[in-house]
Amino acid sequence: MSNKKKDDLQKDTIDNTKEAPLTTNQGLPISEDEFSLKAGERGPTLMEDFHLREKVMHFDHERIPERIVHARGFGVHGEFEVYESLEKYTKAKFLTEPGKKTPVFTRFSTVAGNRGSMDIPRDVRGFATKFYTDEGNFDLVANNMPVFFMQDAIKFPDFVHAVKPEPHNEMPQAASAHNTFWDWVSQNTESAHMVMWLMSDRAIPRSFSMMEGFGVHAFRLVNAEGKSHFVKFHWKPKLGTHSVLWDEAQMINGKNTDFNRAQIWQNIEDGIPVEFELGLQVIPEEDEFKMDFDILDPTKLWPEEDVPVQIVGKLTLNENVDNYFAETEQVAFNPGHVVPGIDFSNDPLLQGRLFSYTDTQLIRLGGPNFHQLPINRPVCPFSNNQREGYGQVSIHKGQTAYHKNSMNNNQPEPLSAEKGGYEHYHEKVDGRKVQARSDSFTDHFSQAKMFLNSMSDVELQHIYDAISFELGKCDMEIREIAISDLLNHIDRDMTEYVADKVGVEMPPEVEESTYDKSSPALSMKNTTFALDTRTVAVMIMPDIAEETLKETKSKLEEKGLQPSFIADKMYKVGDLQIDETFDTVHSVLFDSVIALKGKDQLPKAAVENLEIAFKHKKAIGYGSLSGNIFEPLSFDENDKGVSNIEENFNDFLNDVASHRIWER
Ligand code: HDE
Repeated sequence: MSNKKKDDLQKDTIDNTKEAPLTTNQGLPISEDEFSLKAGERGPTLMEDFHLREKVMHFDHERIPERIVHARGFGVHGEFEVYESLEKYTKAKFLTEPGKKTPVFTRFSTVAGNRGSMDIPRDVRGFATKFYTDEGNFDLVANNMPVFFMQDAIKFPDFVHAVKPEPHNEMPQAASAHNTFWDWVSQNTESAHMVMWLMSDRAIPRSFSMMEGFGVHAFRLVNAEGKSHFVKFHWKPKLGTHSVLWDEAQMINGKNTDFNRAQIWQNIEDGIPVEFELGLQVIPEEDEFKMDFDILDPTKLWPEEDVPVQIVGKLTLNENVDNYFAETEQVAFNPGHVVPGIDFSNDPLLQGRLFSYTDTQLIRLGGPNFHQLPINRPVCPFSNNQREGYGQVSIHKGQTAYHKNSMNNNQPEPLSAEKGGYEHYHEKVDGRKVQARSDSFTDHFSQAKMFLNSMSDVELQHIYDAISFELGKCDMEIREIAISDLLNHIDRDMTEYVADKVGVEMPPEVEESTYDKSSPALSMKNTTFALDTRTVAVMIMPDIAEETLKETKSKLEEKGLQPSFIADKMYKVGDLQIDETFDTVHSVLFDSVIALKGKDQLPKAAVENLEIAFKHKKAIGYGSLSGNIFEPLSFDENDKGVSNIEENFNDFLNDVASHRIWER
């Protein structure tokens, strides 16, 4: 399918797959591109070789600074459609015209790692979406966690310096499991809630299509009458929220650094879109002070049981980029890119972000005209009196470049709010200039505790283990302060478990939070479960029958599953090409495993693959037996989540859809 933005990008697309002469950047056809101009075959290179100079000069400048955070990203085009008009909340046209498809570009990212780091570190994921609306671009620059590490933007550089590789030796890459991170969070306890999220399975999502998105801050929606509501934005994944295991993540990162991006890329190439629904939590202006926390505090979420998420629209991501650099690397998001009907709250973290993003684009994209890059350009007309600057690609006609003017009839002219001009919400503000934390921002532990209260036993154990892993990588002094200054204020059981694991004495005083509220919506056990896009490693032995293979393939594909056939070498079974071997892939890269054994013994590699899949609690299927498949294995058909796919195919399907066999 094609969308308006993709069509727009065509104007700037050079199709290098078409027949065309090789030219310099000046359009001069080139007759030689392998040998530079020299004085004799063995002689020195001549300065007049302008083609060599141009080619090498360009190459020498092909890198731009990577993003200071969110460097590693993956971008996808798509569209957004609102289900019903939201005019009671907002005058934003793209939210009030059902049936209208707004083109979008979404960039998923990890935060701490550099651009070449792996896809599944323990980290927050970015989920930034640019809506190319008819009233200008609106950017929803979200994360896959609903809260953040600090309350005030002034602490962001400190935090990022602490989580990034340590400055003296640039280690570790893409990881929070080190001294400076745990030092910072222990000394800045407003991070407690977010640390619980980061230590949870939310930090190792199975797929970009299986994680939630959150705008984090309170924003405002303003309707045509000028009435304002506070709002939090949510993305709900159609496939539910699912994660891999930490042990699995570490193996995946070694086997396939591109694990998340590769699957989404391939699905989209195969016509399988990634789908989310947009949700809104809305609090009327007059209810601003009705919660037991400050709704402007970005370390607090609004429990969905108290403020239900209204599902209002659909995001469909369905087209890959044509060029990673031009689109994914150069896209410039900014939470300050809003349209009429969307406005800001005084959340001090959001306020700081409004400064920061323009700064970053200036340095990364080399000047003030980054909005003219094809991926950043609005699809609606834009005109003003800004001129010149690095990389200016527009040719502005006319003698005046200022407002007000008399010479050009005052064009381009501001539009009144009634006619669609942006007008900031008329919030009454009255205060003294202070550098202080509001008293309403001082409770750092209640919602951290609520998060733990809401977890299933499995999720809770994963959090305990993750913290034990991370602190296990820190020095003793850091382990001690993390336990006494941070964990001990949240939950005593967790602290005792971790302290015991990492050899630290428990602080004598019990200081845990006594907050007893829980929010079932926070547990991934209450998410949606689906078979679509789940992958199956079908391991086959050389004497497998062609019909068995074909039948298995179609049975699985019919259910939306994605089988890959794996053998000890590449060969053809009938007309089916086996393209994966135990050398090229591993069961750890799949959601489930099927072993189709023939007469031969299971090879060692297959046994190892099955054992790992079993350990990671994945659904295991078997079929086409002669002899006992389980002989070399530590489990058998009586174990949970192990099914004969010829006799009990539905059991296998249920196990795959349930994501993991936690009872195992
Ligand atoms: Fe960002 N953030 N951020 N951030 N952020 C950037 O902008 C910043 C924050 C988020 O795919 C940077 O273009 C400050 C919260 C995403 O291109 C930078 C503060 C949330 C992305 C920046 C925050 C985010 C960024 C780096 C605290 C969740 C990737 C490169 C005041 C709602 C966007 C860039 C993409 C990127 C600054 C906090 C989300 C440096 C100062 C909270 C998804 O400008």
